[in-house]
Amino acid sequence: MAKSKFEYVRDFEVDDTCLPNCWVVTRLDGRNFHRFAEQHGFSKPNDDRALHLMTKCAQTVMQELEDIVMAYGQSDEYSFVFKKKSNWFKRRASKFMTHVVSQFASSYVFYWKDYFKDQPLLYPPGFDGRVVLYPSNQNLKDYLSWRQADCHINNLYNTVFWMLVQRSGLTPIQAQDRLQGTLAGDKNEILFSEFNINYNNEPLMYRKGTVLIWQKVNEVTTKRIKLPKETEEKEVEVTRTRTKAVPLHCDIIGDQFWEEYPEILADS
Ligand code: DGT
Ligand code: MG
Ligand code: MG
Ligand code: MG
Ligand code: MG
Repeated sequence: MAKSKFEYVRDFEVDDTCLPNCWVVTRLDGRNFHRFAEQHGFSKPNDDRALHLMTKCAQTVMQELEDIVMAYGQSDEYSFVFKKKSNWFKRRASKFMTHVVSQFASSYVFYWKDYFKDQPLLYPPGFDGRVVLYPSNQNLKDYLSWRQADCHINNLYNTVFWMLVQRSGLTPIQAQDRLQGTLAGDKNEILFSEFNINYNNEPLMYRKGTVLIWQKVNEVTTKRIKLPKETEEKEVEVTRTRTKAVPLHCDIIGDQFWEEYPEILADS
């Protein structure tokens, strides 16, 4: 086909191919979710509906897109790890980023009512996205450790902060002053001595965030079938093995997780 004289504008497009042999990580984060959480009455510091909706969206992303080996989420963010050898859209960063973010955002709206039954969605939420390449397995593990450490630090802080505000009646400013300069041990101690809370017994989803990995799961469904020699239909149970993105709330900083699921980092 003949080319039009306008064809040259294609050369203005930049090459954003991701370097080969690197893990491609796409992280998205809710835009101004401080306000979004306030306006939609999220419970503090953790809202189960919001966290489960985030995970549903991440599962949808993993199921709909190609080559994602795992995901990790906490608060209003999710990270998706594409396999090193992925050649999806010729490894173009903009394709990874925009497909992840748009699929996630549309899922957030689509599934909202399944999680927030009597809380209407008041305005369209947005998410930012970025792509970062990690050349070694250690770099990738350190990246994920960084996000999980961030989850821990924020959750410990927020747990004490909201106890001081909700239970002890401190103003947010007073609670902030009280926590100024405290270490993790001090925060654990306040929780234990003043609120009888052992931080280690707080839900794992709040403390560790959510890891999504591919697992084979058996799905049992009932089917009506007609056997060749019989005249009537019969209900039979059919077990199908499906590969699903399954949520875990475990430590990914130590070696145990990576030893238990070596296939995540394995090539192929
Ligand atoms: P950004 O990302 O720069 O556009 O601004 P934000 O406001 O989204 O800030 P970010 O992402 O650093 O922090 C996440 C905010 O989302 C934080 O203000 C608390 C809120 N958030 C996330 N999950 C929950 C939750 O389960 N409950 C409540 N109450 N708030 C939450
Ligand atoms: Mg931010
Ligand atoms: Mg945000
Ligand atoms: Mg965030
Ligand atoms: Mg097209």
